[in-house]
Amino acid sequence: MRATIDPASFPAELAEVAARVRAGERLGEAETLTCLTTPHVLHLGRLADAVRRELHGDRVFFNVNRHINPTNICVYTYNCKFCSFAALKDEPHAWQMTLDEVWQNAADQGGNDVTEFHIVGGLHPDLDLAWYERMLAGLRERFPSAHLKAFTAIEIGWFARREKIPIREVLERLTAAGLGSLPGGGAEIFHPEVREVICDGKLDADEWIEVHRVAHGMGLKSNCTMLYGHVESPAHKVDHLLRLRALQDETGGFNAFIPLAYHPENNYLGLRWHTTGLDDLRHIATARLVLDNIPHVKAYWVMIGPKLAQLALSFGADDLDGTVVRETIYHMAGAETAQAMAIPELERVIRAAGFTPVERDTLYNPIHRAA
Ligand code: V47
Repeated sequence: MRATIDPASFPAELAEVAARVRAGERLGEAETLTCLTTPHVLHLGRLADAVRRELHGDRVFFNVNRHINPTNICVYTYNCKFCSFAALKDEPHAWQMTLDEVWQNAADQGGNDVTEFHIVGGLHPDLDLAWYERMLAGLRERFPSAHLKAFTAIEIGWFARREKIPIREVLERLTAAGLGSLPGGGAEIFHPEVREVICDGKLDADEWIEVHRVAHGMGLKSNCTMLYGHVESPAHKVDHLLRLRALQDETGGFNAFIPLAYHPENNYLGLRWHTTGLDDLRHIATARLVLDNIPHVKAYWVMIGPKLAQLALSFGADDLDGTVVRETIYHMAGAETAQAMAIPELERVIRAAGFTPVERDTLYNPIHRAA
């Protein structure tokens, strides 16, 4: 029972949501739809904040991470119409790093200060699994204390298909080479009506879920995402969130959920609009309320900007992601945020919102650095 929540202080539309949150009861399909459509975002935020404070008090997590994108060459370049990052081999903006370049890139970007390398890329037609095993092993050798969070479920599924081996074998080989956990990308919106439009032919929802199920079964943690603000309807997002929650009930392997706001520039989807600030806050708050079994909700500052991410901390988010250096996927899609934020700046943003910054590692263990 959350006695501080007074259902009478909420608009009638949110009465049932507030009553359930007060009673500590799970939100169902109807309440999830209400959260995703309500204009009363400030009230929704009050509820999400109550839950968030119960889980994490005044702590806000961040980490010291670096993004590495070894290649943007992708066999799904024309399938994933929303993606501004992918390229075909002969396009002028295509790149493919050598292994030495990947390792050099990691060293240039901070080397041993970094606790996590976040590594994702296109589905390259010619790079085999052995190449990726060498890449991870080389990073592990050079940066033994850094966690390697690498490859979306889409990449794992691609490796399995390309090598004609089961997903479990792909994950076992990568883990032996140094893989520590999986990032949450590639989920987009699970519903086939949406996938047909934005990423026809890519790994479907069942396969995305299966990759994470197998990973969790092997003891690997992962994150999950939802890409919103394009052609999806609220009902599609209800379906998406409830499928993630069901998998988490089964495995408990998700660390964090990251709602991803669609960026419309430089891709083939042909949409014009960015999400609005209230849309972004509504998705953060809804996630905190609906995904009652996923410990962390990230406000990814690169995606919504540090100012809105700061506000999101009072709408259910407890994590800002990290120092990042150098983000590519969102910047190719028109993001105007910086490509990195230093630790003191992240801490300042968090403190100015009235919270206590906590540096964490990928698995949410606190890290104490010498001043
Ligand atoms: O899978 C691609 C999305 C994702 C666009 O796990 C786009 O800690 C908006 O998953 N507009 C990659 N989104 C990013 C991602 C992520 C980010 C931060 C942390 C973690 C984590 C994961 O970006 C893709 C896709 O869903 N994306 N193009 C676009 N135009």
